[in-house]
Amino acid sequence: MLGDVVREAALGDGRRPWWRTAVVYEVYLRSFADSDGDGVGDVDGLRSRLPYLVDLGVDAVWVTPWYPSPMADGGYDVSDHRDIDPRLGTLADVDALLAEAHAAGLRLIVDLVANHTSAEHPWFRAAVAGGRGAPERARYFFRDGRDGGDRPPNDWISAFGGPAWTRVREPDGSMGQWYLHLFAPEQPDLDWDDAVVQEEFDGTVRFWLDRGVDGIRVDAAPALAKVPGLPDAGHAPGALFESARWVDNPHWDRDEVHEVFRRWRRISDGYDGDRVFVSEAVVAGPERLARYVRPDELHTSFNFDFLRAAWNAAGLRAAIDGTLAALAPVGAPPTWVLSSHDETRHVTRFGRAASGAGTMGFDAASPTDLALGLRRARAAALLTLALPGGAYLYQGEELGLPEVEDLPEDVLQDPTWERSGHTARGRDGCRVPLPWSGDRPPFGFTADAVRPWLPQPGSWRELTVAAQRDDPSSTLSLYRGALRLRRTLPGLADDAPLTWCDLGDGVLAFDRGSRFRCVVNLSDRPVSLAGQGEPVLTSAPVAADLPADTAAWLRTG
Ligand code: TEU
Repeated sequence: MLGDVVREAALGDGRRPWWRTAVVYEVYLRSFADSDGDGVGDVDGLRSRLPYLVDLGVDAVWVTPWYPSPMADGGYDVSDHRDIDPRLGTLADVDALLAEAHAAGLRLIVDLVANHTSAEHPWFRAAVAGGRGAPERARYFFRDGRDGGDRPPNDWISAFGGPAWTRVREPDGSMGQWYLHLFAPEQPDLDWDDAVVQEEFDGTVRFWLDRGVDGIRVDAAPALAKVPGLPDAGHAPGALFESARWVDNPHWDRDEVHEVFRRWRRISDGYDGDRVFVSEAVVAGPERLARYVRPDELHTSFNFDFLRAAWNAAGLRAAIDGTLAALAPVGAPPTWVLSSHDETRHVTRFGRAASGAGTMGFDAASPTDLALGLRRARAAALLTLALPGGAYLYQGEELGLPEVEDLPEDVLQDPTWERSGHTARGRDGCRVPLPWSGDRPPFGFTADAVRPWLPQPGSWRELTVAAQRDDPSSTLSLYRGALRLRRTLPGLADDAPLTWCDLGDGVLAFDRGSRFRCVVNLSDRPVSLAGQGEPVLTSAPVAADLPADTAAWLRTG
């Protein structure tokens, strides 16, 4: 009896685990806040800004990889999964971060990069140095090339462009075997059929759960199994890594990936406190995605169908309905996301004629109208935060930051830039360090006179946290207001089901319970709000009508 009461209190609202409705804020650590003046964001920078996140009103923080890494892919090339890169902090700093976050009521999610290691990981170094037959080669995919060894073993491609295979030089100096890397050559893929690999990651999952993290994001989840024999995928020459379209692909979204998730779930179920696994899975539609969040697998998932949808009522409604319909049968909560460290920021996307997200920095940089994009992004924020389930925010979207599309070529660091033969600029434009305060770079991100690792545009002086904090019409104030109301308004706070209302073409309108309505006008004409309820929050000034590209939250009872 007492146990039940304690359990109920720990779960918060009724028996609903926190992650079913959480708003999770993505911290791209290198670009969040720098504490030591080296121009790169770090753990102590994040610690110093926890009050900002509490004031913003998010429930949890997901921190991108902070492990020792040569940084060939911004830290997604991990050389030790159980330590912190000295440039970013120490394990003691992380312990302090966890304690301070928990004391402030924030949960913390870490990133698990299990598909590949860094090429500098001790295993891979031993695999290369040990030559053919080195036992460590069995933990990766080392294969002989075709045509006497000169051609890659198959036609698989890298997400960053080009083939997914690189050839090593053997210890005797001869050109030797090839190894698989679905991402950069500095990120060799692990073979998840190997027992040593499985056991190593069991230990890593336990390591972070033991340290007290509230959740684990599973990077590139659909990549964790490959068809034995590694047959050709049939990729056309020059094909892009369009995993959202792939069906029955030999290196993506294989059924065997689910065995890994079941294994991890058995581990996390042994821990108290509602730990959560979040899958990062770009797969062909919501039905495939639902397989990642079956009751004995990962708990939740990012929703790339929503992120990729264009600014168009029918497309967004299809993404929302498809998500709700696919996830309900497996009992997983829906989640919604508009931006991340991998995609063009949505202020910029929504100002383009083709406003859906592309793939891994391969978007064509078509002209954008940033005023229109921001107007739509503000409406999209109210849409996202009014939907059932959870949501992910990407740092800086609460400031209305656009993509930085004019970074000088010599500062670009994303492997996509080189791998695409300088045809795709990659993802650096969404990773520019945050502007906190002041009139010129580095805008409080790092010590004055220090250059951030990517340059910030001077125009961001109007978008700093300090510039927006006390302005009730700012994008920051809009997010803060929405996040507060989300915790208190009937319908939102109790995660009531969604019911659509028909307000005509180009309008998304839905109720959450009997006392809350959200109306988003994606048409090009004003929509009357007569009889729709009392507006409690709007994304732009509203009178009797809701203007185009505007959203309203209304109290209806
Ligand atoms: O993203 C890669 C990934 O698997 C997909 O999201 C990819 O964008 C999609 O399949 C393309 O259709 C993760 C990280 O978020 C990214 O930053 C890393 O570069 C990558 O893994 C490699 O670790």
